[in-house]
Amino acid sequence: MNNKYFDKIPKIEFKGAQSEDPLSFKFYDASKIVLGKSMEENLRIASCYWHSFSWPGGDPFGGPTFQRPWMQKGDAIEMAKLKLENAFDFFEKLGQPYFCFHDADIAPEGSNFAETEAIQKTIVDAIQKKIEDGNTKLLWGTANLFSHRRYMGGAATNPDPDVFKYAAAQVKMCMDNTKQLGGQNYVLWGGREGYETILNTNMKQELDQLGRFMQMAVEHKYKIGFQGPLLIEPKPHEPSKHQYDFDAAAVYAFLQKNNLEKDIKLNLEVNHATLALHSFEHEIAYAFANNIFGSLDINRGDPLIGWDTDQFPNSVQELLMPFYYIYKNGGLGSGGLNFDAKIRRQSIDPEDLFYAHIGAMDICAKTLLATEKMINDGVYDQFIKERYGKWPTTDAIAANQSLEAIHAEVIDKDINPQPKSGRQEFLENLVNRYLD
Ligand code: XUL
Ligand code: CO
Repeated sequence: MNNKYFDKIPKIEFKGAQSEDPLSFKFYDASKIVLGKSMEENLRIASCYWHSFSWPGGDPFGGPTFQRPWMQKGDAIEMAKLKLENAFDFFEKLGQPYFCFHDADIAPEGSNFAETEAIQKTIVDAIQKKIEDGNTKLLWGTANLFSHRRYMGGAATNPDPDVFKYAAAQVKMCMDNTKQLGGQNYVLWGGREGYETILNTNMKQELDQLGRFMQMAVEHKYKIGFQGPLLIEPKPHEPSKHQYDFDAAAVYAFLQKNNLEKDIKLNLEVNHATLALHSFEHEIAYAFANNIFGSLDINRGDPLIGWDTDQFPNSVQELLMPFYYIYKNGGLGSGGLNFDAKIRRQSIDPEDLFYAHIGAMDICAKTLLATEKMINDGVYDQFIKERYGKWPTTDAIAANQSLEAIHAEVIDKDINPQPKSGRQEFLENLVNRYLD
């Protein structure tokens, strides 16, 4: 087997919409200026290590379908190094500005925590060298607190304090490693922080544990001087029946209760929003409304399938409003667009991983161009301004007023509000104009 898995793939170039070359960008033109910044700076696209390099193509009914050089039998640390070589070859060929990883994606576990940490260190040092020598940086790192059987009953929320301690040690290690690699954010996704059955669950105890765990994560961030924000990634369920970080609103309540809302922001994911029966733009609008927007995991679900299918995005229409909220609010900041997405298990060739990323990057680029049109045109913005135009400032909402005073005013002035059209179809037509 050729150990250079992407050997036959050329460097991917921007060739324009007319290009027939499937291994070229049609719309993603990294240096093109949109909304005052290059596309690359605006979109801050990241590949994820887990779906693209670690996941072997299995599903609940069938085993691995991908036969990649680093998935062969052999010394696990050597395989991790081979994976790393190929991953960075992929990033460079694609011109990928960022990547994201879990500790478990990059290296195998040792026989105890100390050994695992030593193995991580070897691989993290190798990644650091790749980052220094290349063009791909780290958007975020995270600890996998959900795959190993020790976490089956929760990590921070486990009834066994030793599991809580193991998870805390793992987060310390991963945050330190993320800092070493110049990571711009640190993510916490609580796939096991919830329950399979409420029958065996002390919810107050678990929520208190989770609160203290997150406070310690923030304390550690300040202790080591990690610059980026910590991000919680909401998801309502899967793998657990119920996850405490259900959606943006549930996480915001949790953050406020634990005095964490200044230090922890959100990493929002398309398919997690829809599993919570929200649109993606709902979650983004909620995050901006409460000043907790952090970053995005950008993928898509399948409307006919009820779980997290983690597919690459392929619809400008679906992304236009999410992008509008983001770029209207100043852009992604230190966040980015992480493709938390995997190719399908029948997509077994090296090209397939490129087609997925190229297509998704083109979709993001097209959506950014449509967003620019929509922002510059200003008609939508004006509509919203006018719709709320009678509220002079937010301070005026309730300043110096009371129910009693308003009650008197309604009678005195004979206030009798007349309904106005919400103009939904007009707005749907308006938004469609930007999609061409
Ligand atoms: C799972 C998921 C995770 C997080 C990182 O649904 O989205 O991959 O993004 O742990
Ligand atoms: Co995710």
